[in-house]
Amino acid sequence: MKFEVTARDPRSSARAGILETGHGVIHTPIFMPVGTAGSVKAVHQRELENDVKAEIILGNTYHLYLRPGIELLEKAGGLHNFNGWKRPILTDSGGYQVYSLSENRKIVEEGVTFKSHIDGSRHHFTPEGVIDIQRTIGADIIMAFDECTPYPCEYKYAKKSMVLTHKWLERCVNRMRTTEPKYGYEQVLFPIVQGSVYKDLREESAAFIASQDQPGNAIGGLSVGEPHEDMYAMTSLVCGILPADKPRYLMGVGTPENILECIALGVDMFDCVMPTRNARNGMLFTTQGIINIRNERWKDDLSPIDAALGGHVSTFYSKAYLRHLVINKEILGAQIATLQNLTFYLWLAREARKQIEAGEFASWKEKMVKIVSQRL
Ligand code: PRF
Repeated sequence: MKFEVTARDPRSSARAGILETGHGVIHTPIFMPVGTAGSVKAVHQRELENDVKAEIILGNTYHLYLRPGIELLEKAGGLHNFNGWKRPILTDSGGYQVYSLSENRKIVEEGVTFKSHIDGSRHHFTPEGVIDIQRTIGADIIMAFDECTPYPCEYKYAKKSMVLTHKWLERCVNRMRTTEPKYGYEQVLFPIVQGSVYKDLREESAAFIASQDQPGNAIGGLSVGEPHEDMYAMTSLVCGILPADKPRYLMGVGTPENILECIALGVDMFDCVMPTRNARNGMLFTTQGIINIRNERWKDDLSPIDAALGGHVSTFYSKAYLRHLVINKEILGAQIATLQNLTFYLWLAREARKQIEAGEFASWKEKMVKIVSQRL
């Protein structure tokens, strides 16, 4: 996998780049829509490509392994063939979902035993097993198996957990090295920095992850309830240690404001359920600010959802109509709101990239943060 930094902002650590994968190129900074079970909820792959302009989507090892199961995915020739998405796919390792979704999980050095949140059946994940599963899913980018610590987290536990994540990483790297790509195209591993909100642990973890010399690196364990200042401080610290010539992926972040701030700190890739999940509850992200479409205020507002964003859905339907759909729990409401939010998130990343290329990112970001985080 090739990554080239093509522009740097003179007044921040923001950069623009091109990442080449076996399923085409990704222009960074990029936002990656979350498609947990092999589907970005409420959106067709065709819409993801043409309207949202997504360049890469996420899948989840934990969910796909439980349902539909690895056997079927292998029979289909991988997730790309199964769901029809032709561009790159990144899979999260389950090193987060196991902790947040499953019951009775037990972590030992060998791996994690857990009970499915679907039917209570027992399963075991190891670093090696999770690599094999992601190879079979056919992910272009495979995430290392880690433990994401909760917030708050005592220093002693955070340290012990980080050491475990590092041991697991060595096993993941080894498994990647001793196995072949499953379907002919390249599959690469991204290790994950942990260390909670402790400076010395983050430094140690970032240095260890960098030493593994993988094609890209991720920052985990943030956006788990810590103050924003902590998230920014840890991200800044870690970005300063991770190699500059490889993409940096901040996992599970965040609001439009978080994304702009972290682009300024040197992050290249983001994912978050917020634009999709919150859309289904009526929270809209627009070029003018944040809207709760269920609010009485939009009841007879017949203006387009987001005229300035452009695109079919944002200009064709009115706020009042979308409010009506969402309040009546119409499926179309979820579809329209999701398209609006994802189109906005991808627009924001593209716009950030343009500003970096123009050398204007830092000042644009200050202005933009105020606009996109205001509640209308
Ligand atoms: N690890 C993994 N996936 C994640 C995270 C993590 O720490 C986060 C943290 N916000 C989101 N998704 N494997």
